[in-house]
Amino acid sequence: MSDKAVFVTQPYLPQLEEFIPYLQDIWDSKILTNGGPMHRQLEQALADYLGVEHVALFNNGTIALLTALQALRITGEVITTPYSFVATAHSLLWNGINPVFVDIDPDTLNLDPAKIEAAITPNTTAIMPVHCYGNPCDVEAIQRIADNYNLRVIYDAAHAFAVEDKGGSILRHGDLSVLSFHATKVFNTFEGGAIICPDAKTKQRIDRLKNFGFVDEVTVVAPGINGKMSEVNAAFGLLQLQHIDKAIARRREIDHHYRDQLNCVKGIQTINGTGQSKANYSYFPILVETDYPLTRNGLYQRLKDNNIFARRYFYPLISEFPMYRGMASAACENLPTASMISEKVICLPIHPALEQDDLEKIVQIIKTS
Ligand code: T4K
Repeated sequence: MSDKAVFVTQPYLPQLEEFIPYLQDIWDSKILTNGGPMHRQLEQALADYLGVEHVALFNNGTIALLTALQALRITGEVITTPYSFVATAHSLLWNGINPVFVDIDPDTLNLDPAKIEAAITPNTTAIMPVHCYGNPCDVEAIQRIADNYNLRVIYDAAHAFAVEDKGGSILRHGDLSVLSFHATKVFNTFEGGAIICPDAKTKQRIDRLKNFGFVDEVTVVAPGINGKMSEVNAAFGLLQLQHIDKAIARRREIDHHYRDQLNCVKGIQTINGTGQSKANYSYFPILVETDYPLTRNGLYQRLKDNNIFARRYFYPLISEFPMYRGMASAACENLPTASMISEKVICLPIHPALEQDDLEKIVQIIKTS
């Protein structure tokens, strides 16, 4: 059994030699950014792989979220989940929009559609749900509410690369979906992200917004930002795409091993999928219940003492951070399920390079604590 550090995730990296020809092409062309050939190829390759119409690449998921909100001219209040990475709500605040936190469903850990309507006010313009851990939201219920109240829906799909439901890509739902290709994600371009757009016109607006608002050399139509993905990142994405099925297959094995081994451990609850026909196994969250011999933090520390660096995603809740906690919707009483889950959760290591003996070691620690 190795004593090396084991992290919650590690990026999938193909052999370095495989990347050299891509770099050579970039060196030859001297096109380093601004929508070059690698960028164009990756947008098309991702659209094909994911089964979606239009992909607009970004330099990271957070700028993509900011731009998605700008693209749809969202203002006022947006309903969102407190159980996510801070970037979800930060993207609203950066746009001068007030996040309104709504509690999550205890089974899916996603925004609870039954609680959304009560949070709608005349200022509400949109809903920003998160497919947390790659588990799909109740997209139909959310769309029904959006249609009834004339709201836009922007999915933070940072965790949901390649996830599908019965009808195809989960990313086709809502008005826009936003992906992250950060180093810690299932599919990574070191840093990166994308907006999945339903039509060419929306993609054109988004492409302009991510390039300062330029239409041509002398025309600027919007106060855009620099959200462009560089050619090196795009090239890495093209290479990564060749390995992605293998990487997801290894994640699947790890997920199944954890489930087999941990389902019978008293006080440990695993989270089931939420109706996806294709999962990406991006995270492996467990809930540490009161009948487990250790507290959640006790188990987290026990793993750490053994060089296993699991993470408490998502603790604290976004609504507990100082810039949010004064908001009425951030009150703990408004978010009982999210508060409870964030006190119980640990995400165990899951990534393609996780070795079998490290996996066994993690399982043994949990079983014997
Ligand atoms: N929306 C949601 C729902 C998100 O989860 C995220 C990002 C976003 C939006 C924003 O997308 P981006 O703008 O990031 O594209 C990490 C990631 O930085 C963040 O991208 C991710 N969510 C979040 C859930 O996790 P940290 O602070 O936990 O990362 P860090 O640096 O502690 O990394 C975790 C572990 O991964 C490390 O212990 C070791 C390993 N690691 C990490 C990096 C960066 C590596 O092995 N290599 C690496 O290069 O936030």
